[in-house]
Amino acid sequence: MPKLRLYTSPAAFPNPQRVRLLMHEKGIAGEIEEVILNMAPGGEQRGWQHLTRNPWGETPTLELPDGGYLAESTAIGRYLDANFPGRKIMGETALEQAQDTMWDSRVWVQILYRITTMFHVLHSGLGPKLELTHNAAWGEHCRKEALAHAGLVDRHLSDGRDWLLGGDGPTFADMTLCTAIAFSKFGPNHTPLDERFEQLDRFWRTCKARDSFKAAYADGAGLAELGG
Ligand SMILES: N[C@@H](CCC(=O)N[C@@H](CS)C(=O)NCC(=O)O)C(=O)O
Repeated sequence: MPKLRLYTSPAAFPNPQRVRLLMHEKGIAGEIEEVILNMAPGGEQRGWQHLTRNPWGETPTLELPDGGYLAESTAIGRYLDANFPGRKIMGETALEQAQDTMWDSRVWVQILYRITTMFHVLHSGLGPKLELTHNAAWGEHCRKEALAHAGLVDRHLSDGRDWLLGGDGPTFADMTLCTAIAFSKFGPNHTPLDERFEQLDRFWRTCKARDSFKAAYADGAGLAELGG
């Protein structure tokens, strides 16, 4: 079977990185051809060629065997998780799947999305060609919200569990949390969640020690501690 093609980004970009982490954790990275777009300063994701694949102008975007496209990290993750053998990263049972979705939604909406919004409106973000909105008050509001919700997740992990669902391996929600912590530490964001929260520090160290995470972060994601 020909490889699936995934239009994606370097590891510093958190949403496509959630999918890359899933691919490595599931052991299917070799089954998928990655096409890495020049996100900034090139802005390839907003050029017409990519807009024909995904009108939202975003990565990740998966090209399907029939020539169609699938976007949104969670949707791509669900498709890959269901279509390849191996551990179900998004949960085996109905309850696990629901719990993974619950934690993923909480972490994505309240922490990761807040930090990415902060990146875009508080700083120069993707650069002058791509960032049209500057709004410091909105950015600071997002930082405050991200920190408040990171505190709730930190409390959830304080019973000593390694992963959000309490199992032996990470689920997709953990991958979203990992990328949120990595991005909180990235460049101008300067809100390192691992330095502010004890359990998130432990969680981040657990992630960094895992082979799948090392492989997914092989380019260093712009973080000195990962060799970037
Ligand atoms: N809801 C989408 C968000 C995707 C997204 O925001 N991707 C970013 C990279 S982390 C992007 O492509 N940004 C391009 C831009 O803003 O020009 C998902 O879950 O995949």
